[in-house]
Amino acid sequence: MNLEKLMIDLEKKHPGEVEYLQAVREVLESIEDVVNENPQFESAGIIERIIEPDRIFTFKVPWVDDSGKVHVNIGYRIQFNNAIGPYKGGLRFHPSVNLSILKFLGFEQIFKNSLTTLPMGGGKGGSDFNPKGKSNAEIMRFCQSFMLELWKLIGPETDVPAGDIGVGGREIGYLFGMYKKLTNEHKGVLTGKGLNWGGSLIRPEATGFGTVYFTEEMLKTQNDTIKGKTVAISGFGNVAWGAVQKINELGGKVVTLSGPDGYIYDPDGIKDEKIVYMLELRASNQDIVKPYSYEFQSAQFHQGKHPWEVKCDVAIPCATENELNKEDAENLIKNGCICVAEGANMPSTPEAIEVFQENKILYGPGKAVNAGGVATSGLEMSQNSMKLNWPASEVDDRLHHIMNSIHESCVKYGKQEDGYIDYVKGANVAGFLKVANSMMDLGVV
Ligand code: NDP
Ligand code: 2IT
Repeated sequence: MNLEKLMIDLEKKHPGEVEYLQAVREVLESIEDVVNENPQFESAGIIERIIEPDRIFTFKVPWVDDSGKVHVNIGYRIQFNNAIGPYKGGLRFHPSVNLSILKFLGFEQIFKNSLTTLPMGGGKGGSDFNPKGKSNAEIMRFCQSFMLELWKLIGPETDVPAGDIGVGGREIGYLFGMYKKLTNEHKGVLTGKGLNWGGSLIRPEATGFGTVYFTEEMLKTQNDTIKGKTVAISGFGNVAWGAVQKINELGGKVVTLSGPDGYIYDPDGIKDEKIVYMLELRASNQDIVKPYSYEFQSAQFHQGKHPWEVKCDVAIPCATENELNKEDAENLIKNGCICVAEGANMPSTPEAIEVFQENKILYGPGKAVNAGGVATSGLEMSQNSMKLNWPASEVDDRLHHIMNSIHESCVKYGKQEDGYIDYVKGANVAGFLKVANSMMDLGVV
């Protein structure tokens, strides 16, 4: 495989799509040896086929605000690869959304979903709509308008969207309501649904819980555990919330949270009523974490900064892509951090990853670490197909088992001669092989 030529050709075809090109390069670098050892992949054009989405839909989403003014946003759905199952992946509503970001997320999703052991292909979608400061009625009208286009493209055996940044239980409800109205069918076409109408217990917590289960497995390879560890977390959304709960349950102490305005440092630990307050902060729709420092005197607010400058044993970025750069990585190492586990998708820049791996600390990439969210979406699909609801303990046990098995796959394909586990390589190779072998079986389609 000629990696540089592939990248030059891809860049020519998709100039300026930096996040997408970044994600593709990372995967290609780690699967290069495997592709060279399997010439059948080369002659079947597996790489060229896997890096291009099967199809991309864009559509106009007009909606009316509370004052009667009309706004227009762009909606997207990217169906990337369905070799091992229906397209599956979240919807992101955030003003930064563009084709490059959704293509990177859809591409990552192929390998992440493959790692889960469940039959799901990769997809992603969303809109440049900004939910911040919008009323409930505006959110509903936007979601309804979005679904007026999306419904034609999706289906339980075709493509099953879910949440991501800016899309939680409320938005899934409005989207599902419109889908049901348009098709007159109540079926498992979205995941992250409410418990009363087809959702799964544990799905809201799943990404955060899975992230911590994976972190435990990483620490276990060094006969260590999360108990007694000081943990720095970024973000204060769905993933951060689930991770904070599980870390507390396992005896760790979370000392930071962050938002676009800066981060809060709470050396007493974010626990008990402070976790409930996190939810209130999110629900306030204000886009800031600063109020936490008014509410709890133990906390200090650091304006415009990332939490990676605090002393911690474990760092878990849970906000967004490229939020942790080389300097942040060097600070973490300097302060004695032994483990970085990515709750978000691609939060560390390539230069930051290099720092972690050069220093041989435990570093788990998002597509392995945060796969518990989509895995539990897969469990929701199974329950919908069976028309059954599993108890929380059953879903949680299955999630735990899946996270352990993803960790095993990473070790199998990522363990180096000196014993260091390259989780990036492990996750990419394991995720890739299943999809590539399936594509070989299915012919050139
Ligand atoms: P939420 O919308 O619940 O929270 C996102 C968090 O990141 C918020 O704290 C948000 O702050 C912050 N954030 C978002 N965009 C930016 C930005 N451009 N700059 C700075 N901060 C930002 O989303 P989730 O918790 O669901 O998602 C967080 C990450 O986890 C994302 O990378 C997502 O792709 C990933 N993920 C999510 C899964 C899920 O099931 N939800 C599954 C696997 C991965 P604010 O909203 O105030 O801007
Ligand atoms: O990035 C992700 O894995 C998600 N946002 C969850 C996708 C899903 O289909 O549950």
